[in-house]
Amino acid sequence: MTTTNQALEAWIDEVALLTKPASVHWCDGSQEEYDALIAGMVADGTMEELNQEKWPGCYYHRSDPQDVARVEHLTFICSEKKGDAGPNNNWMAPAEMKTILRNEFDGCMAGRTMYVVPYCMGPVASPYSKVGIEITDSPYVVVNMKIMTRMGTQALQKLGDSTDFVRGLHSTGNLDPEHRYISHFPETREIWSIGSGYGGNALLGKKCHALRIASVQARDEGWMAEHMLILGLTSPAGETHYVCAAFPSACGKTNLAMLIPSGPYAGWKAECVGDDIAWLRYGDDGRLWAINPESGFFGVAPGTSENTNPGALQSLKTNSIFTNVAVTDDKQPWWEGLSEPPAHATDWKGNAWTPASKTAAAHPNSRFTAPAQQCPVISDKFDAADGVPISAFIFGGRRERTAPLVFEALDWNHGVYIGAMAASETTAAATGAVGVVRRDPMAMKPFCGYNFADYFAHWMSMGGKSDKAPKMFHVNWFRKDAAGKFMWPGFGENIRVLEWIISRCKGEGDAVETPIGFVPAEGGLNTEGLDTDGATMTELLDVDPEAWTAELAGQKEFLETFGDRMPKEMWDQYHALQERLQSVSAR
Ligand code: OXD
Ligand code: MN
Repeated sequence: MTTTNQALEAWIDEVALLTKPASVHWCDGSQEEYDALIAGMVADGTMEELNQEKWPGCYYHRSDPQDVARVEHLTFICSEKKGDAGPNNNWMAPAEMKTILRNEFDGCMAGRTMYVVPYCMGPVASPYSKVGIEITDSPYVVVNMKIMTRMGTQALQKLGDSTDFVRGLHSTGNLDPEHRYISHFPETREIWSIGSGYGGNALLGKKCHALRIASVQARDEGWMAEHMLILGLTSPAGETHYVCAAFPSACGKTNLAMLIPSGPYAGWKAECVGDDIAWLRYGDDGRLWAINPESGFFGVAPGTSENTNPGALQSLKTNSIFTNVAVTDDKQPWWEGLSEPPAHATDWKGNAWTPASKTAAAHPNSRFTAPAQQCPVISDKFDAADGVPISAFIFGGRRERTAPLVFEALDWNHGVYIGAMAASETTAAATGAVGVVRRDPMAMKPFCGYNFADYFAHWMSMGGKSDKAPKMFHVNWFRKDAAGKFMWPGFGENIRVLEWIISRCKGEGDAVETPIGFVPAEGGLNTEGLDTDGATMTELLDVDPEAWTAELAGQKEFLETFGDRMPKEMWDQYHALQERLQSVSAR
């Protein structure tokens, strides 16, 4: 396959001249191509065939043990001006980074095939989708990109002769972390990534394009690229609302995205539109509409089970790729939390493993790559060109104290402030210090391609564009009691909180105003059939002015990090919160 797109052709020639591959393969995205690539990897040992009877179409890849996660300290935003990257990013001047990278990429594909991977982020028919081209020397990346994006001829056709595409250059290089750079050039919409074959660093359509580059493009063009799931909920009365939610990692985002209503909520219908990324823009009707730019799930395997996420489990049973999980003796993938441990298995490093082993069988960041269309609760709007209209934005974090189960922002700007202050508290197990607050604004800390101060200003500007903008909420499934026990059951029961959120969007739902926003009034949240008693509910929804005053000090420190660039509107929110807290404390 070739192209008539001269800009594309010229770029491919330029890259081939630099990387010196033995051959160039233009990916058409066909099943035959996918099968041939898998067969090649099985033959050279980079992929293992799993038990085809029990796991049809599933394959296994073990990555280099030093290359198992995103590497934030090696991820750079190379804008012309350092201030445009902001204190939230690592920065290097583009010319300086390009000099380093040209050296790293020089001849790096010698003796290998260079794959040209055209992909479309978003439904191909959507005017809001964007085309990117990833050049890579990794067939593992190609097959993952086929699952995660609309890849191949369809993307090339959509591009036509346009020069408007994201240029992504990737090579696994020698996998030496000393020579690993995940670099973004937001002004020229380029990504150069070398030294890693891991998902987030190597599948350039996902975090690199759909969040870091797209966030800059979205600011320039008046839309939003966010690290958010998209979920539809239909009540027994047949009314559907869609919500977007942003949580930092390890807060149950994939579980919420694929929620299956049960018990007293069995009459509800939940649909997954996306589990990780949302691109949003205003429609002619004044509502904010979201598309999911991806077409697959790249989910964390450990902890995924029939109990925690039956939807995800169903999605990954066939035609999926597993990376760094364990493999049982009869070639089934296995990870901690999936089921009873097998008596014997091979761990993610390729070593023999038994339940008595001191180490985990699956790497904690082991992954499944599964086609979204296999999800039993995938939305029928998944491929809709306009996407879905959003009623609410939900921010969250993992807070043992301070943050109530749910609260609603007073207005849009207050909501932006709440999202900007989203944070997780570290647990003793993770760091040795309990309660250290790590800010992760809109869950975008590792993914915003520009200065957070400008990003908050962009968020604020988006609210003024319509009186039908979504309402904003904050949730916390992780509040603990004095004995250190989680007070809220979480998982499927989170639908109760979503029900209250949706009722608020409709101008209904009982709430009381507190200094931090509206919380459900007593009895406002449906607890029918739950073990959670009234006292626990009161504690879950409690807003402690003292704890919030301490929180305020941390917020101030965070805002100050950005100096003069932090918008005045953000400081206005800070002062307004301070005043509201002071007035209740004075009572
Ligand atoms: C992801 C992440 O992989 O946020 O989705 O790290
Ligand atoms: Mn993510």
